[in-house]
Amino acid sequence: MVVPATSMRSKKTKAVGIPEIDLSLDRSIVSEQIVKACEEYGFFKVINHGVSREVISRFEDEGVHFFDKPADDKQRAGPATPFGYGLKNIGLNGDKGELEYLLLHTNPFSIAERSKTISNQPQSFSCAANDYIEAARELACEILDLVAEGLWVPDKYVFSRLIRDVQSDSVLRLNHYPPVKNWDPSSKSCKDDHIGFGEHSDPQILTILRSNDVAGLEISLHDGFWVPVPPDPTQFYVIIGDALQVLTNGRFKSVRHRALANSSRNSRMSTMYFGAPSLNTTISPLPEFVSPQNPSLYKPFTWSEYKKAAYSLRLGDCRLDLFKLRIPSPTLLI
Ligand code: GA4
Repeated sequence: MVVPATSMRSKKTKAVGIPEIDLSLDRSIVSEQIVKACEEYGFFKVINHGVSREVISRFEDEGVHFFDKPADDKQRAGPATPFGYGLKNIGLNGDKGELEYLLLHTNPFSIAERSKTISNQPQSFSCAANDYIEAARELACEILDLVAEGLWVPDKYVFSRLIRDVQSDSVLRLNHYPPVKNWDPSSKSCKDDHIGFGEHSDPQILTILRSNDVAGLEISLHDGFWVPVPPDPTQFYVIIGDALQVLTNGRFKSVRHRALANSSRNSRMSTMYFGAPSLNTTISPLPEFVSPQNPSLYKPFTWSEYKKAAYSLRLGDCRLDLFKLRIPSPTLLI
């Protein structure tokens, strides 16, 4: 029996069309559509993205091969503190989910070192990972340039420069959600059993996500509804992160999302590239988004400070609140 997701969760689920952006269309049209999707959803799908199928499948095959290994072999690549192999534990403060994962820093030296514990053919793993990272970074930069154009920011590279930096703190993640055994959809006693990766927003600038053809991802709309995201192995989804919310002074909102535990017969595997600046980069609203009518909503902070705050809190906590400026209410003149 299939019980609708709505019966076991507090917030309700509804079907909504996710914006789909065709990157092969005219630049001015694409940039306008991207800005609209960022403002309304903080989330969209890109098609005709130009990333080769070979780059995607080579890295995905490495992931399938790794997660297929016996548990002891996988543990050699762990624990994820924060980088490496993780099983059910997320972050450093007791969050848990029905998944296992590999979390990697995108620096090629770090990839080379980690590959030794991940694969018996480390060269093959690191090559596939580096090629995937390069393709995902290019796609992220192209989207950020289109964002800048759509927002009429004079410096077209103002966002993409941050993640192109050689010192960029960008991260690559492979999540594997095996089918949950003895799945009991009516069980209300332990709701966490049904969560693959709990509700959160991504701290970075932009996330490039893809998955195999198994469902699970949901995004949260401003009205509190959860929207299931149909899996599409040939395309990419784009997630706006907290840092882009701050850079645009709140014009874009980072989207809260989660992955439900896998109730299908097949495993879900997803791959995420999280585009981040270097640790010492200061994040604050760009001057173009600040005016006397639209004062800055956030205190400036470095990416390193923001990461530290994120890792000191629980997954679902609203960490941006720590960096909000209080806007004084206008005093009444009598
Ligand atoms: C969410 C986005 C990325 O997956 C991640 C996650 C990180 C982790 O899994 O180690 C965090 C989470 C993410 C946000 C809050 C902190 C840090 C777990 C956690 C409880 C790699 C990231 O950068 O932030």
